[in-house]
Parts: sequence; C-alpha cells; structure tokens
Amino acid sequence: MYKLPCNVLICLSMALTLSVACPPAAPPLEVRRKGEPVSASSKPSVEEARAFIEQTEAELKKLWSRHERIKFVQLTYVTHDTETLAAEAEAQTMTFLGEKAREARRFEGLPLPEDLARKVRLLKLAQTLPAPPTADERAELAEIATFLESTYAKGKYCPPKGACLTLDAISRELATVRDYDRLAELWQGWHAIARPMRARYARYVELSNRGARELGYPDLGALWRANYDMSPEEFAAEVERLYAQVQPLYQAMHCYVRKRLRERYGARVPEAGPIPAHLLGNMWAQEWGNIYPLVAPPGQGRGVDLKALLQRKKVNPQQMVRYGEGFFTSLGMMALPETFWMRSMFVRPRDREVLCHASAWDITFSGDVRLKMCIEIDDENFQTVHHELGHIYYYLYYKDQPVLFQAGAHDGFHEAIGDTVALSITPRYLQQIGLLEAVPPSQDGDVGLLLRRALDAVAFLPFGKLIDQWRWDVFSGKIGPQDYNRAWWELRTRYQGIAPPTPRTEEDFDPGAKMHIPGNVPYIRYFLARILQYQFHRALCETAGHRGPLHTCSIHGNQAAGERLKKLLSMGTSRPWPEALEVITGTRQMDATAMLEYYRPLKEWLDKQNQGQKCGW
Ligand code: X8Z
Ligand code: ZN
Repeated sequence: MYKLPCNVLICLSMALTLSVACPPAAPPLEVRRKGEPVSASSKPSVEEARAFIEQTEAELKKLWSRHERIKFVQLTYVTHDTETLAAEAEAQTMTFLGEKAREARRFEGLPLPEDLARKVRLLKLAQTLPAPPTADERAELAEIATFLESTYAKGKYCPPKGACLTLDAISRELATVRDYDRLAELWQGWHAIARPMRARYARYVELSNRGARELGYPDLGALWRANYDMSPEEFAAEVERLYAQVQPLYQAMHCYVRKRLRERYGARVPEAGPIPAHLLGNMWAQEWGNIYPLVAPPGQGRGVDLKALLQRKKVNPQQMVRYGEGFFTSLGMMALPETFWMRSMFVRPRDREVLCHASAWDITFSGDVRLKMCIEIDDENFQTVHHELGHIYYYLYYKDQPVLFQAGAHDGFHEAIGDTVALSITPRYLQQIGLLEAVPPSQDGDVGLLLRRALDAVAFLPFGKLIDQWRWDVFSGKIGPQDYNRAWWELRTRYQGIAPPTPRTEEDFDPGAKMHIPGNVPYIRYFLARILQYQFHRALCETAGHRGPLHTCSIHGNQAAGERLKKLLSMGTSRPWPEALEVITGTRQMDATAMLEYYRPLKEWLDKQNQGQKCGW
C-alpha cells in the first residue's frame, strides 16, 4: 500500500515513454474558414448528430488524456523538451476542438434531445484556449501559452547577494516577516519575473481572440462568460449582484485591518488610503490569514494554532493528504485509488524545475487522478489539500459520465467542493481526529476564530472578482497593451483598497506574477466558489441536523450530508447548474446570504471597532 512521491525516475521514465513510445503527433487538422461549406449533407438528422457526438467524445477522451499526461510531465519536469511536447499537444487539442466545434454548427437549429443539444453547446465551450484560423497561428499560440506558464513555473527572485529564492521560500517569509523594507524587496523581486511575459501576452490576447471569433464570440472573455447556462451579459450581471451583497463585509474588514497595521507600521500605512500590498502576508494580498497575529482581537488568545499542532505531531506531506482523504471517507465516499498515491507529486523535488502551484489532475477521465503540490506543513496547506481533494472527488464521482459531461456543474462548483469540506475543520473536528487535545472555550462569540477565517475568505472576494475584470477588459480591447499595468493597479486599488509598495511602470507586468494569468486559468470561478461554499455548508449542515451558529458546524462523519454531496458530484455538468444547486441546497440561485450569516457576529464586532474611523480609501 505505498506511495512514493513522484520522483525524478518516475517522471524521467514518463517523459521518455512519451517521446519514444507515443505515436507521432497527428498531422495538423486544418480548420475551415468562416463561411466555407461544412458538409456534403445540408440537412442532418438527429441520428447523425448523435453519431457525430459519440465519435467526437471517443476521440476527445483519447486526445485530452494524452494532453493531460504530457502536461503533467511538463509541469513536474520543466525542460525545453517537455515544453516542446506540451506546445505540440496544445496545438493538436486546440485544432481538433476547433474543427469539431465548426462541424457541429450544422446541428444548430435542429430540434435535438436535451442531452445532445447540451453536448453540442459544451463542445464549443470546452476550450479555454480556442483555435485561431491558421495552423501557423495555432502553433504560435500554443508556443506562447507554454512559454508563459513555464516562465512562471521557473520564476525566482535572485537578490544581489545570496541564493535565488523560489516562490515557496518567498511566501514563507511574507507570511512571517514583519519588516516593511524586507517585505517590499521580496514583493518587488518576485514581480520582476513577469516582465518578460508582457509582449508575448499581448500577442496571446490577439491570437486567442481570433480563436474566440471563429466560434462566434466577440472575444475570449465573452467565450469564458458563456459557460454558465446564461448569456455572457447575464452572467456579468450575476457577478455584480453577488459582489454587491458582500462588499460591505469586505469594507468593514479592510478598515479594521488598516487600523491595526498602522499600529504596527506607523504612517507608512495611510490613515484613509489604500494599504501597501506587501503587508498582508501573501504575495498577491489575496488571503490575509497569515497576519492574524497582528490583528487578533485584543485580549483573546491566539486560538488554535494548526500549524504548530501539525508540526508537533511531525505530520508529513502524505499524511496531510491522508487527513483530507479521511474527511471524505467519513462522509461515506470511496478511498483514493492506489495509483493516486503512486503517481502524485507531493513535495518540491530538489533536482528539477516544477510548477509548484497546487493542482488536481484527471489524466484519463476514468480514475487515474493525481495531486501535484509542494506540500508544506502548515494550516494554509492543510486547507489547500482539502481544496484539491474536492477536485479529485469530483473527478472520481463523475467518471462514468460521458466525457463532455465530466466537469463541474459550473467551474465554481468544482472549486467549491473542497472549500466546503474545509469549513468543517472546526476545533471540535481537530479534537476528534486527535490533532487537538482540548477544544478551547468559546470567547466573545468566537470572534477570533471568525476573524482568522474571514482574513482568508472575505479578503479574497474583491481579488477573486478583479482578476477576470481585468482580463475581460483586456480581451475586449477596453484595456490596451500600453495600459496593462496601470489598469491592473486601478482595479487593485478600486476593489481591494491596496497600493503597490514600489513605483510601477509599463515595463512591469504585475498581472503575470499571478499564476492564473500566464497559466490561462479563468479566475471568476474562485469568486463564485467563495460564495457557493457557504451556501453548500449551510445546506449540508441542515441535512446533518446541526443546531447553533453556522461556524460551529462540522459535517464530519455525516453520511446523509455525504449522500447529497455525492449526488451533486456524480451529475458532473450533465444538467444546467441551477438544477445541481437545487440538489444540494434546494434553491436555484447563487446567493451570499449564507456567507453573511456565517460572519454576522464578526461583522457586528467589526462595526463596533470601526466606530469613529474614516473607512474606505
Ligand atoms: O489556484 C487555486 C487552487 C488550485 S485550483 C490551489 N486557488 C486560487 C489561487 O490560489 O489563487 C484556490 C484559491 C484561489
Ligand atoms: Zn481548485
């Protein structure tokens, strides 16, 4: 029963296998240009549509599997050769999907059964990187996409003296060091990795927009926004509606945190302006939990220090994942397959470049699931392990769906599962699993515990929204390449109320210092997940018969809650997401009231603390 982390031998042999034993890449498929005839038969039948989709799904499963396998090798072993293989695979997949989406146009307007009509639509939306019209452009786009991601993966800050620092090493310092200038140096050092991406990013925008237009969308942002069972415009309005619900909570927290940071850093934190972005314990100021000791409610203890508990127990990276697995199995879910333990990467290898940003993989769409993560032993990683296992369990429970339905109800659902489970990591749960000896008595309505959680979850909300706000505007042309960085900081200040610690120019490309921008991963999903996870939590806690404040609920060990969750997971994206939401919550609308209810005692406390303060920026 055992489990080596993916080591150099395994990955090396995988890389060799790929380059030696895999069939050579198929010759590039030409994508037809707009307006060209698509088929000999002008009026296709429903049977033809079904046969087309079945055939396409069979080919797609093979192609995607090959793509995922190559990407997994590339990102656990970044070299010139694996980058080349990855770019080839990207171009091939893009080309195939582009061609199939075009062929599928002949079935539009045909009265198809619901499942088939849905698959035809999903086929078109299945690409976050759509194929531009010519083979040269597709190869160029794939090469740029691979370059951007690899550049991020290999990024380091090399100070004038001493060894170069990886993002993990920098992040450890950002979390604990409280020296303003040292933090600014690290912040600036990391952001410099993105400068070489800038020009190529502009070209990537041009080419991927051309791909989106081939599919009938005005730009790539509109294509991304079309994947929510409503029009892109309706979706953008949904996001605004949800943001308006939570904005007052963020503003209250910002006001309180700024006041406490002034106590620490003095006038370098302005009384009524934006907070310097490097003081919040995280490279992107997206989650602020690491500065809890600086802002903890006066007079309250430090609460439960999970990092200390894990380290005292000498928990190792695999055991971190075992704790996560234990939670899911307590809900009545299956154990993780043996191959998961054998083929995952759990630690940063010492001898090669990898992309450490945590991710969950579904290599074959039939159970070969893996984690790729550089696990450190602390509370943030404990949380992330649960997040990733949410993806893994989604993969495992929808694996019998047709491949086009193997996805989250929408991508925010996929991101929300593990985070929902993580809300059940209460002190009582930590005691049940033997990590904590005794649950500390509740003080002041648990304001300390709620603040610790809100520093991560609530701080994330404006960040989760603005990343794609920026990208949507970049793709639509509202933000041109000459304004990339200025517009980025305008949004960062407008939404998050933060400012860069050092002067920025258009030589910089600060968006590129965040993985999802060079990695081409849409981001609004995380904003949606942050809201949905509380909705799911509230509903599952009701199912589990919980009484009392929402933050004291843990669904650990509750089979009824597990059944609900399993039902949701096994649906994949076979039905429009409001139906999936109904399965788990009984309602069909995304709604932030569960989150507001969860943090209500904190909001009341913050409002008191903020009395007499000039809030806002
Ligand atoms: O990227 C992730 C996961 C993988 S899907 C680790 N997250 C976002 C981020 O790190 O920026 C989870 C929270 C937000
Ligand atoms: Zn995720």
